[in-house]
Amino acid sequence: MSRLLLVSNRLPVTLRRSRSGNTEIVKSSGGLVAGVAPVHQSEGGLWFGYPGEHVDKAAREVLDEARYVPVTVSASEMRGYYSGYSNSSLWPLFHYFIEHARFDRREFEAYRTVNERFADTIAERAMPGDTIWVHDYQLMLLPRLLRERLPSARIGFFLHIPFPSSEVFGLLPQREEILRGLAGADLIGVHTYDYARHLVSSFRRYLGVFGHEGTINVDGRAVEIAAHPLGISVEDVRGYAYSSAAENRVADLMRDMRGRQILLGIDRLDYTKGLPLKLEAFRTLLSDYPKWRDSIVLIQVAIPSRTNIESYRAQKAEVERLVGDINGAFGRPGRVPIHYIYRSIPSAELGALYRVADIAVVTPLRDGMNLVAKEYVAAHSDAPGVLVLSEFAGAATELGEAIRVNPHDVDGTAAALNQALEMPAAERKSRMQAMFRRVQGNDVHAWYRRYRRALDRESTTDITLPERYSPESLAEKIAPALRSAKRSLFLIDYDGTIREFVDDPAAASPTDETLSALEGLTSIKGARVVIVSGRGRELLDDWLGDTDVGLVAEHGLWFRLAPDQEWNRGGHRADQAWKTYVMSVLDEYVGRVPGSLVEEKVASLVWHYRAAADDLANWQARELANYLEEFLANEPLEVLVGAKNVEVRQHGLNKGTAYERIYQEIGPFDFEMAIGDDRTDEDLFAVVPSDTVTIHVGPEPSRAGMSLSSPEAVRIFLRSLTGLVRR
Ligand code: GDG
Repeated sequence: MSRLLLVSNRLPVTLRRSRSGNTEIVKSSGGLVAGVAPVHQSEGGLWFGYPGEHVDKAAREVLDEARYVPVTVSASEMRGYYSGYSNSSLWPLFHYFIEHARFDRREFEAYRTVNERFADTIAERAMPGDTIWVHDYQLMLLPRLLRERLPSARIGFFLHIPFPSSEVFGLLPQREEILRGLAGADLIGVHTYDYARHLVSSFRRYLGVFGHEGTINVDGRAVEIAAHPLGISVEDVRGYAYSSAAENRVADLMRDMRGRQILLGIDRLDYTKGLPLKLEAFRTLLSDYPKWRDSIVLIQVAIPSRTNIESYRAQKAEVERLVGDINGAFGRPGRVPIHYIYRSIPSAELGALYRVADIAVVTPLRDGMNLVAKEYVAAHSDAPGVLVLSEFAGAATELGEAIRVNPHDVDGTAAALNQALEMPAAERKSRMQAMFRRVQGNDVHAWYRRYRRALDRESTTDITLPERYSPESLAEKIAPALRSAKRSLFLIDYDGTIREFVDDPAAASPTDETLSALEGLTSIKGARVVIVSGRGRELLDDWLGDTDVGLVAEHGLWFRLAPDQEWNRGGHRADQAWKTYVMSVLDEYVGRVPGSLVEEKVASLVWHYRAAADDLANWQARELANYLEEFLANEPLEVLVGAKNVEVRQHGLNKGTAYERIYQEIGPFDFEMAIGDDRTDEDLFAVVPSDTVTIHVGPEPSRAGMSLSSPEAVRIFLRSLTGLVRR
């Protein structure tokens, strides 16, 4: 039976030596564990990760029992791989904290070594048919290392943190190796459409790999990149928030805080979470809106994190100084404005805080998703509460009914807190319920189901590495079929296929060799030769007007299939295939923006949001348009941003549509061949009959079945073929 092998840097438990010398097992908390643990529970299978330093026999039994497989990493490797490259290079860079990022080659080497260790440990235990799911930025080389060891395994990757814009990612000295590492996966999942777009543009910029409807092709393999926003386990949150221990805490807190509105912050103490700016905004609220001074309190829980890294220690000192300043300035005996808690808290305590908080203040400067925002909504949905949420948290794209803030704008955040405090109960309730429905609908189980469905789907791409031939051997192979054909068709691209590229495109007139290769072909009995090019008709006329070849200009806008004809215009086709993918993306936005809908036309799909709440919908529309533009960059499609709508429309013309016209006018044939070198030729390869001889020029993956190395090889091939057939 197929098993699911989960892989993350740490296991969800850490083993430590207690004072008495025994092994202590401590459960870890954090966003990744919250997302992945329910999957491990429901799926069976194994979970690979670092277990902590102290694994003795008794501990091994405990791990076995829980189906956890320890990956051994020494303390010094951990320093280089985890504290070093993961948390002092990748983490700051991916969160746009360039000033905290350092790049040390030795730390990267430790990162690679540990990724290899993971690969070896997994390969030892993997069985045919297993699905492997790798999590997060500490293991970005692993998909490729696994692919080398287990070529046919189904491998998924999920990134829990943001993927930055390609300019920022490009600062990473090992950017190519990291991208190649990721590309070992079949599916790369991220939280938002923005991160997916950034990832695709990095692949394009740094590996020269182009995307096609959410899929990129690397070394002949299809890799899907998709947004799969992580959800929470609503039943778990409600379980601990309504436990009897939580009930007692709720009663205590209500008594202690009586008469005051409670603002709540729950954050790991990490510079990305924006605690100092949150405290500044709270200070501004107290000073600029004095009416609240006696009636509000901020409970801020800061969970200790990565305390061995200097930037984290500095952050802690700054937070403590600010808390002291603000309490000193605005407190009075028995009434301190900020209750600051620096430790992990039990889940019942967390649940009680979510329940009593009138306002959750979630204001990270960057955050992949932020589950605290969703947990608050789940725990508080029965009561009127307000979520104040940073627009730089991934969760903001789904939780449109929150009050959205830019945390760098301290005055704006203070004003948003004031707006939250003033919000009437009815409005709080209706916003909360709308968010709750979405949090529930996109919970962790739905997230896993959707991801898994995408991972299990066999890739639909037919783009692979074509078989490479020498010109002579290809001619030998094809000649017999051509010799027995009565009517044959040769569709040949011009630039980069039968003629080399030159610096000045206007100077690429055919050489004698080009002309003789083409004229040789036209002399074969029953042969029709058509140049199918993106060039304009005047140039093609000038260059090839005196030969017997037919011409198609501007990717099928103009046709002149016989020398004695006039040029005439091509028509549109109503291709529907692209709609499936675009529709799946638009449907997602219909779910996010209540009141929006999709209109389908013959050659376009339109997402309309006229009836939807303005602020949220405009925001989503921009994200959608940016995403589609990036993902459809190489398609014969255009993205139009209209008045309250985003439309994806077909250009209607490409070399594929040109083929249909050619066949109608001069077909049928009993032998067909198509040759081309670039993306536009792929549209032709996609539509020709399956027994067509398709030839790609160059080393890249392609839909074509065979390849030749260069335009020169194409000319030699055509001449040899002509010679063999006419002999
Ligand atoms: C990364 C990304 C992304 C925290 N402290 C305690 C505690 N927690 C639990 C919370 C929540 C989780 O930890 C924190 O999740 P976040 O999403 O807020 O943040 P990160 O740990 O930074 O996680 C993040 C996430 O991965 C998932 O993909 O959302 O953007 O940075 O579940 O409840 N739970 C208890 N006591 C604590 O003291 N019981």
